[in-house]
Amino acid sequence: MEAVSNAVLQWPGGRLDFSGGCLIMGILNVTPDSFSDGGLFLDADRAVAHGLEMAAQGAALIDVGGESTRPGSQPVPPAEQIRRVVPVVGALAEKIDIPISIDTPYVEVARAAFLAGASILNDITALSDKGLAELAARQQVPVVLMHMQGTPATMQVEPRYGDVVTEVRDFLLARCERARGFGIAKERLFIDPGIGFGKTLQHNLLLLRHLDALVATGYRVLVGSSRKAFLGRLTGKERPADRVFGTAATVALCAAAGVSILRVHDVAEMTDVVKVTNAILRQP
Ligand code: HH2
Repeated sequence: MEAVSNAVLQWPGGRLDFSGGCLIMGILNVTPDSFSDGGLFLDADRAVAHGLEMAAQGAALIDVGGESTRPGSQPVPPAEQIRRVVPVVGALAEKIDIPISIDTPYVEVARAAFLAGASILNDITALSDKGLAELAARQQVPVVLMHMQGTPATMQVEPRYGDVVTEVRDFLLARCERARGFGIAKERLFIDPGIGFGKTLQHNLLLLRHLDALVATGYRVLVGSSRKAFLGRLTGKERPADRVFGTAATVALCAAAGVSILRVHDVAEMTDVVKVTNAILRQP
């Protein structure tokens, strides 16, 4: 399939330049219970300070979320998510000029975040909600469409696939078609295999080994493997904060495979990883 031709993605709310290779998205969870940074940035001032720090460390965009989607987590009401994320998005949008994405499947939360200054939608349900698809189209924002089997509450109970790579790719292609039907341009769509979302260790490894199948669709690819449990299974590291080197292995491989954005907690470290990987791949 024909790839998105433009190295620079530009939209009314922002700009991302992929000409140097893949970019780093810094994770900012304004939650009490995220699997890695839960409780660290529930306070708005601390969250804003961390967002500024990640921007200074080389993040090309910041992803703000107000609901943990770790395995077994329960939904957080939209009003509570809005209370958590809006002050943080608003303060960051005033202080930094890199784009801010909002990590939510809820139209109310997305609307409030866009009003506060967010300009990208990161939806782990791949626009399951028609109202959210219509809002994203109206706002002309880039959208991340992620694959998930089941829901966070139950997704790790017994994930099953025939051929995980083909099924994930076909699901994402179908969601891209649907998104385009709502009027969202191809170049504004990112596809994401949803590492850890209804996947066993083997499923995650197969998806990371065959990223070429996603890159070959012609849509830009985003991957979020940062500090996830499968890295702990492989390395014996129980604490998410100890999974930085495991994360680095995935980040280098993703960058080499042609992934456009890596969603990570350790921005300074992973910025170095992609700088070196991008240079090996691209510098004459
Ligand atoms: N992973 C998480 C959350 N949002 N969005 C995309 N597009 N891709 C991902 O892989 C992804 C995501 C889960 O990680 P995290 O935000 O660190 O944890 P929690 O859900 O516990 O807040």
